[in-house]
Amino acid sequence: MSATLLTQLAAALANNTVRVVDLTQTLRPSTPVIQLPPEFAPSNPFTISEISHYDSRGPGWYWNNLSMGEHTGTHFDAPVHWVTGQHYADGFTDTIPAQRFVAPACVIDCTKEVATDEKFVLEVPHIDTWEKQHGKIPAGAWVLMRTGWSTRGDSPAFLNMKADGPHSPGPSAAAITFLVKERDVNGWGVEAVGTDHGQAFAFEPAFPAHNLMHGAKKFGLASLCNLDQLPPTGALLITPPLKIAKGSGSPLRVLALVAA
Ligand code: 23J
Ligand code: MN
Repeated sequence: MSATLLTQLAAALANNTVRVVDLTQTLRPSTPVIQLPPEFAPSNPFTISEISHYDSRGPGWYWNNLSMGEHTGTHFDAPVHWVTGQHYADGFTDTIPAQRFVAPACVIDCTKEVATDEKFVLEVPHIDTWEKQHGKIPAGAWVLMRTGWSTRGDSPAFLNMKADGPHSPGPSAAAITFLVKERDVNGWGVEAVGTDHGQAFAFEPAFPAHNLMHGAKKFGLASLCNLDQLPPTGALLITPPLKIAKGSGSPLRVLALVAA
């Protein structure tokens, strides 16, 4: 049965009736990095430097050295990233069970709302409305907030930093509580630089997508793109972070399998 299923999947991939959609932003030195208030330590940007390029440093090979913070570009948030998830032995990038890196996705389209409100807050009633149209969010699914934010690319409008902090959309604490307690999701993903709303430092609790998701051993995905290529339900996400010993997260390639 299972073998047949995988054979069918392989055939569907080969004849393009299942498509692979890349939900990853290109990682480059201009990739925006989250800006914290000056009293906190900053995350380094992405840097890349050539080791050799078919030249005297290495005549037959091209390769680079890389440097970056773990939470740079399209990236995975592990439970231990937040103080609320710190005691999970299986909450590091190298200890999370690999089974949790393959899971279905529910996509909530907030594009219209965000087009007129950069500080749009996704609330429980929005999830209720989505479920009336598309069915109940199944346990173990990713919930992805589609906003169109990724079209801002690497421009300053992506971080959208203002005098009172970033103006960017995200979930309310109640919405995250609902997804954790009532739906037992795998995690929460967004197009913005971080999984929380730009003003979430002032939410109760602060940074609920981090505080509550990671406190419940659930994951985050940030800086996703191409969510407009996903159906509301039915996509299968492949999201393995780098296997960094004691890592709190990592840049990753996020792939979605979508039936044509
Ligand atoms: C560190 C502190 C606050 C936040 C973040 C990181 C992130 O958004 C992240 O990338 O996990 S809000
Ligand atoms: Mn992060």
